[in-house]
Amino acid sequence: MLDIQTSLAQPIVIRREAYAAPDWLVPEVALDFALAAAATRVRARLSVTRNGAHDRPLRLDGAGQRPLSVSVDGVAVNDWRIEGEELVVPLTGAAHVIETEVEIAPERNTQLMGLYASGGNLCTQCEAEGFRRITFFPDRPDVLSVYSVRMTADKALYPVLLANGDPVESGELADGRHWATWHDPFPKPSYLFALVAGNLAVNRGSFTTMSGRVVELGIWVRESDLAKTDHALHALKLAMEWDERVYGREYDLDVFNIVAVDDFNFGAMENKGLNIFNSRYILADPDTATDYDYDAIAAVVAHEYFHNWSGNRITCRDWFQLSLKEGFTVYRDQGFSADQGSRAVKRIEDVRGLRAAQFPEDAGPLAHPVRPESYQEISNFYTATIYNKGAELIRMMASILGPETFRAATDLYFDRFDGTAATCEDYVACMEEAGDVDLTQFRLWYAQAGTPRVSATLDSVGSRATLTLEQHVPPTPGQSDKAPMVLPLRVKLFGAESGTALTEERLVLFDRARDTIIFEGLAERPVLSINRGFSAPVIVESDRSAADLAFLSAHDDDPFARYEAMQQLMLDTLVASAVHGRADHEGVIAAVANTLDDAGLDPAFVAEAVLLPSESFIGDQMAVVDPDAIFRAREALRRDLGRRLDAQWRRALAQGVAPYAYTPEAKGFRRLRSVALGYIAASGAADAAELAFAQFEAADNMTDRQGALTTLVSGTSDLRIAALDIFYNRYSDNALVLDKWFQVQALASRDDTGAVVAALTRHPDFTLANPNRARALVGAFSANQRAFHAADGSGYRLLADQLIALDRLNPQTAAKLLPPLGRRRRFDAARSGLMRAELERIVATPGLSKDVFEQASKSLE
Ligand code: 0A1
Ligand code: ZN
Repeated sequence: MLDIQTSLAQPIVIRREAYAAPDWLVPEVALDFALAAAATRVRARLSVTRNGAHDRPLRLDGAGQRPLSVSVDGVAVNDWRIEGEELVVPLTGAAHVIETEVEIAPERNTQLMGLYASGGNLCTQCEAEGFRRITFFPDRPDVLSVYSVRMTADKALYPVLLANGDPVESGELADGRHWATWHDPFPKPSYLFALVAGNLAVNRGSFTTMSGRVVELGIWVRESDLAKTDHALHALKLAMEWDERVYGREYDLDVFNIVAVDDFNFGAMENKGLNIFNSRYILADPDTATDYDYDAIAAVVAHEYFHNWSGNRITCRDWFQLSLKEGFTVYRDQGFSADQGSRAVKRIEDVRGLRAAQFPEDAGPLAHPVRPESYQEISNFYTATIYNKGAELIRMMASILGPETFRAATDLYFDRFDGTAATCEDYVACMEEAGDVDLTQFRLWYAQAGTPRVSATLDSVGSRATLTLEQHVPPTPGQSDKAPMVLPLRVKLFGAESGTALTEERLVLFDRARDTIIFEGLAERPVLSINRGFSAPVIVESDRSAADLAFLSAHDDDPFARYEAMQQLMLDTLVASAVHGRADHEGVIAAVANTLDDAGLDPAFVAEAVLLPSESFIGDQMAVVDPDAIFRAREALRRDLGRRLDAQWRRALAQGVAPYAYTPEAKGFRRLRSVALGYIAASGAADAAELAFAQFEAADNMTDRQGALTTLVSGTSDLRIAALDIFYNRYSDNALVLDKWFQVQALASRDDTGAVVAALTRHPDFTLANPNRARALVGAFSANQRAFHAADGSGYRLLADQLIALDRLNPQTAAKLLPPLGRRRRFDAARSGLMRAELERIVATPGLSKDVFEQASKSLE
């Protein structure tokens, strides 16, 4: 008898090298849905054509269904067979019409892939391989088809019927049902298919494109949420205008619809002409959404919209090319967001995100190249590496080319590959051709995993200075030896006495294991500013003194480099204290005071610059992470900063108080105020809790309210219980705000956070069936370093218990929660052993999904 564990231990591995063009193409497909939550009938008519000279049968992917009928050229056949999950149909000619019929059960679909029910409505999610859960089809991104869709449904339950493309016709049927047809003239892969049937209200708008076409826009939500859709609609119009102006890309259909649903595995999905969103990235009003939420909504709306060109008009040949669309589209949405507010602050946020999510991934058991070589389950590869490191690769090529040439290169790419399924190589080749540069060695960025480490030493003698650079790319799973990469480093020197620039900024293309760069004619001792703007996604180790870092934090003319110098100074201080118990806080206190007193700085920038590195980022700098020592060191520094700069924090707290407005200036003040409140609380000031509670009660917006709650929840005052209750009661019918209530508690810096979270898993409002809720509690908890890594292993056990339970419902979302357990080698032997035991328990769970199996087994290697 086949042992289930043995069969799981031999998972099917898909390899990039094994790519072969499809045997059959499907130029056209017509789908007919008889929709109902309990049972939906799907009839599919595929025009198929043989691709090349071969005699292989047609193979259609399916998952979990059996065909009710199969016909070829209008005649029912029964010589088909099921192999694994594929429907295999023998065909003799060069072109045929295949019809199949299946029945699926949306209301029982808890995986949220394929056709499923959310909040009483029906919707789809097909990327990456969800379409095969709807009907039999060659479910791979290089099969592009023109889709026609017909839907029939009960009109009272589902008055709105939407699909990709443009609406064609609609009408009434007997027995309370109605129908609608949609047609999408642009050939697309199955992962971009979408339909929605529901009881939805719409916020309509319109956009006139650069060639004068009028596009009708619609944001569809439940009626009671309609008032929360203006921000998303506005962001959509800004994004459409931006893509025309910055990339020359115009929208191509007559309608563009967005639907918000509460149950969604990821952030949102770029289905052609019918984006489907997690409602957290659509719904906002000042009372329920923070500034962070507003910014994220604009970024995600833009991201999905930009996919219309970078993803839909040009799609991916296979899933190994995922970063072709995702890296480029993230780069595009980052540019859009930078243009809406402060470019410097946006860059700081993006780098912080990269360091929080991608650097640890690249340093652990799940590290993979931006263009992976193999996978077991593609959903596990929607990672920070594919998205965010992928965006950094595009950014580096854009810097090497310069802005005008980069635009010419993207024009060439869009022009040459429009309507096709392309590869990362196609993209790089366009950069190379338009830029007239050789990117041979640069391509290593797609192939080699791991974050390069650069050591930079500046030696100066008289008027001459030598910058010595060395690079090392650490080994990652399956890649022990790495070749040197091309690192575009922006470098500039400043005079230590005068505080002024000694050189122009230079873009150094550092592409060897070791190199030296000479600077001549320097009038005074130089201070090194390197990797300005975070021009390369690397870790720079330099021997700059605390004094030089403090100097740069005050004088560098690149705001990112100023921030970076301050972070380095803080990190050096915190690591010295966590590892060696040395706590000399004077340098940091002086630099923070100096930044707070610099009236010329934007408050949003100040807020970023004075914030201490996170506990996990401090841990990333240590040979062995010691969560308790890190927490103590960080708290001690926070307390000293709070006490010594009390007057400055109170001044910041009083600054810019005004009725709510969503402007970059008002946002900056709010951000700085919430940082100041945190420092006042850390100082132990007697009035800290009252101050926070007063802000909590007086707030006319969620940013101030949540900021105050966050501060209270990490403190000892009983006011925290009162605030949590008020918050809960006020928002008990708002799922997105309740997520915040769970999340704030999971992230709290308290001795009892583990116990609080364990109790919250039994709260009546907690459910694993909703991915946002699961992430808000369990995901946030595992990001809380001190709480999650409790020495008794209780945090690990909690995560594993929840993950195993979630896997039965929703493997994709469960697998996304696993990586914190995989970081075990970064911790001491006792913790590492406890994490390993939980991973082993997960792998031994009967009926485990391949999603979780892949993540857990790789984490055990
Ligand atoms: N392409 C989407 C992300 C996405 C991927 C998979 C999904 O399946 C559940 C959903 C969304 C994006 O980049 O926004
Ligand atoms: Zn995307």
